[in-house]
Amino acid sequence: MRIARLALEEKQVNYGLVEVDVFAKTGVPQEHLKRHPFGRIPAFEHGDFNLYETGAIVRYIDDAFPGCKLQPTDLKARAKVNQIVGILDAYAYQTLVWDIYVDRVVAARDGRLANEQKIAAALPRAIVCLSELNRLMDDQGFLIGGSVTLADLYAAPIFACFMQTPEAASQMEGCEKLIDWWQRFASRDSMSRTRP
Ligand SMILES: N[C@@H](CCC(=O)N[C@@H](CS)C(=O)NCC(=O)O)C(=O)O
Repeated sequence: MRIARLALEEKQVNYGLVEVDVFAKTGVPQEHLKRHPFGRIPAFEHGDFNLYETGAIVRYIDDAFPGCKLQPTDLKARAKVNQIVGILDAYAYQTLVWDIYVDRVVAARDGRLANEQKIAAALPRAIVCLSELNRLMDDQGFLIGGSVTLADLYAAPIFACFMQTPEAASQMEGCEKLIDWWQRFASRDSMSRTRP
């Protein structure tokens, strides 16, 4: 959900936020299932136009509203952005957030024991994710190019979680470009305005 909010913030679109607890013990609220039959977040409304699925939402926001363009027009830069978004969605989100952050940071916060086996199994996958992001980024200030793109917006919420884990320091060794990117991106207004 933070990705969609980041897109709105970066494009300086006014929006309203309806908070939904999809993990509620009583189940996903019925009114939310009308917006998102799979019971996930985010869902998005613009007038009488409704959408769910982050990829569809952020591309619609980019095309429908004025402001900075979140998808490069250059063919190869656009392909790289889409590649990084694919890596984050398919591999990094599960590994860095669910397998490491949730089992290390959220478990401790909830007074649960971490599943050390799950974390240990995730570490080699984490290294591939991090080293590939570090290799693919072109270091012009953002992950791809000299202005914010969907690649940054997909990566930032993942790093906001993962960088809280004690594992991050050793896993990020050798990923200097990525570390510098995170230090810059974490201080953007859009990040503080969407802090969970
Ligand atoms: N393919 C969906 C995935 C959305 C998704 O999994 N959202 C998570 C929160 S980031 C969620 O709603 N999880 C609730 C659940 O797994 O029950 C998208 O890209 O929007």
